[in-house]
Amino acid sequence: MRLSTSLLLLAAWLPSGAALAQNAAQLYQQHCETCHGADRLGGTGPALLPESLARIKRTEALQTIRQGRPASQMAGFDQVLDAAQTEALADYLYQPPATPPTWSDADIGASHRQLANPGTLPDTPQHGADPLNLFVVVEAGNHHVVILDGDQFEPLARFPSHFALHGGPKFSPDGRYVYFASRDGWISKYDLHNLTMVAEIRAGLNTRNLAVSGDGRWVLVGNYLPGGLVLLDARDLSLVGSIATPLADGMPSRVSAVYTAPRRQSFVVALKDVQEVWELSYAGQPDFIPRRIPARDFLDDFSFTPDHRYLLATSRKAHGGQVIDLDSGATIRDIALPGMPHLGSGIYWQRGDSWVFATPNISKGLISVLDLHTWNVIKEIPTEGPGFFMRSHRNSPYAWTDVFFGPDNDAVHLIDKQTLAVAHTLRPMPGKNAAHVEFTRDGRYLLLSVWDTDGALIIYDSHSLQEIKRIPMNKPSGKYNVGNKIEYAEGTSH
Ligand code: DHE
Repeated sequence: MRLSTSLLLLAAWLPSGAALAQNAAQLYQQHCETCHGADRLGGTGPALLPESLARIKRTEALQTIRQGRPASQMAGFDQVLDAAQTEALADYLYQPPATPPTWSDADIGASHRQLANPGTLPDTPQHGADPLNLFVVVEAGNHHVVILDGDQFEPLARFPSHFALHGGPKFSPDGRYVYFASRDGWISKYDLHNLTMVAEIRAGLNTRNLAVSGDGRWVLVGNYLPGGLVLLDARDLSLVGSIATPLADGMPSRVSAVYTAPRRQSFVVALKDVQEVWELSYAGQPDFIPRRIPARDFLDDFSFTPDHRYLLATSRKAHGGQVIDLDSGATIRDIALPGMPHLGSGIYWQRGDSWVFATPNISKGLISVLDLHTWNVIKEIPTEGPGFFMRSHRNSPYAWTDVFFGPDNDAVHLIDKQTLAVAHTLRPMPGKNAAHVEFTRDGRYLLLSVWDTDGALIIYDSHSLQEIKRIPMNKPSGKYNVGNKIEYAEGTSH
């Protein structure tokens, strides 16, 4: 009796759910909005919307509120907020705002910043390194980018990026400019000849990725929030216009991914909420009216065949893949792929007389290898756990793949491209997550990311597998070799 009276008293004293939410909104106003924006759309700090936080575990969000983020302006609030307030604030951030956020063409236009005028900058590289053997390295742990000389393996520049760059940065056809997309929708253009940022614009609130047209004139951005495509002028990133991706009920579909198919002079787009693939030609004087190709499922991602005629597309719901012929618009094959193939990171290479395509899998420890002529799965190569990325080079006998998830995530497998067997398993830094790989332009060396706060970029001789150099870094993520990327070289993804 006494106990239940105390509980009642306690319940009366504790703030109700509604009161907690209101308190949390006030706490946000008081402590967060100066950096993260009145509407949670971001400011000097990142956006704090459910979409932006989707990849961050609640425990990590709580820790960030309590302790802050090292090497950033995010201070810790453990001396200011008690445990209940911190929890309430985290709950609040994972809830959609009362008024759904919007980001109009006017907002996009107003966010545009021209930071340098390329017309006044020298047209030749000002750094003395081979411009086609530079690496663009994303240092995810502290939101920086490093430009690395691919012959000397020395940094030429290091600069802060927008919060959480994701996906491969894309290059102008001559390799002079690189374009980045951040998860918060910021698109940036950087001049690799002059090592300077040229322009930036916020194309959305939550972005998937960007593509640059094969003629270098256009940048197309695929967004989750608001769903749709945003077309930019590649010269200065100014807004050309938004391209709606409507559903039957008028709501916008999210965009899963957009890539350029230079051999078709088009952008190809996978939609997340409509069972269609869109092709937008940029040949001549383009109108950017999409050709809408029916798909048998909602598509998460895809890879092209080397001639850019076929898409190998994946849908998580279907637990498999499908082959779409971009010429006829027909889905010509379903491919039974177990787990969650990560087709966007897949690569192809020549094996004997035929071409094969291999994809990592983010939910199963295996690599699926397909014959690109018959579309048959010719091998499932067991690995020590699910992985994210694959890379090779025409001059390398191996395809490298990580084991990103699970207890063996310090391992990388080197798959013999002819026998399709694991030839070597390396543990570059035992106990630390080994991840993404990229080759030099000639394929002689490769750079491997050790994805850890005390991580490193490790440079290997791609034949002897000897370590050449180790550059300490904070969670180096993807690395991109300019030459390999602009040539759409065999062994690299998109
Ligand atoms: Fe990625 C590329 C989707 C989570 C790091 N990732 C891509 C691309 C897509 C994609 C569509 C190709 C874009 C391009 O290159 O233009 N990624 C997804 C997801 O759907 C997934 C599983 C969940 C999500 O939250 O989006 C996901 N990705 C991650 C991560 O958690 C990684 C490891 C860390 C991070 O940065 O978020 C990550 N993704 C990368 C990297 C690439 C990438 C480094 C570029 C690979 C390349 O070699 O080109």
